[in-house]
Amino acid sequence: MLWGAIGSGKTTLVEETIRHLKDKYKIVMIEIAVIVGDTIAEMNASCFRKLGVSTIPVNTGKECYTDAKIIENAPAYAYLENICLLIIKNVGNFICPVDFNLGESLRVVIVSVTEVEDVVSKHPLIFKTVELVILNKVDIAHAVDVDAEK
Ligand SMILES: Nc1nc2c(ncn2[C@@H]2O[C@H](COP(=O)(O)OP(=O)(O)OP(=O)(O)O)[C@@H](O)[C@H]2O)c(=O)[nH]1
Ligand SMILES: [Mg+2]
Repeated sequence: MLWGAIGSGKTTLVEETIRHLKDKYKIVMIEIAVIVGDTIAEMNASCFRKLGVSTIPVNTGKECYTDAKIIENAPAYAYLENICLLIIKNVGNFICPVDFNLGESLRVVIVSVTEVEDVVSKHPLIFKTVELVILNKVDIAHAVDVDAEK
């Protein structure tokens, strides 16, 4: 499961992951949208579909979280027998969904240097419960005057 704020680089990361892995594995992507309207979820979903992987757009409507029920109702199960990797892109809410178990085996959060420097100390729970934190956009840290090491 992948978490990250708006614009933190989730789509880019998943696209690159797919490019690296798609010859090795058959991948199903679940795209979670927080904004009502299929076209919004579809915008991100189409990026992955273009790369030749199964992609399931899911709108979470006005809800600010993804829970197990939403995932259970996603039409992903049709693919599950045949896949090796299921990526769930979660909603970029670092607070209430942190306690929810979606059945994932690995939790990943991506945070970019263009977010505030104290994003980690402001959201201790998520950063304590994920297996992997990716610090993104370090190439432009100097431009936004952020100390990536910090
Ligand atoms: N400089 C720089 N730009 C990046 C990096 N990763 C992503 N970007 C750019 O950041 C912008 C947002 O990236 P996305 O991958 O669309 O971010 P996202 O988290 O999927 O955004 P939403 O779906 O809108 O929440 C795009 O213009 C990317 O090209 C990086 O490592 N460095
Ligand atoms: Mg995106």
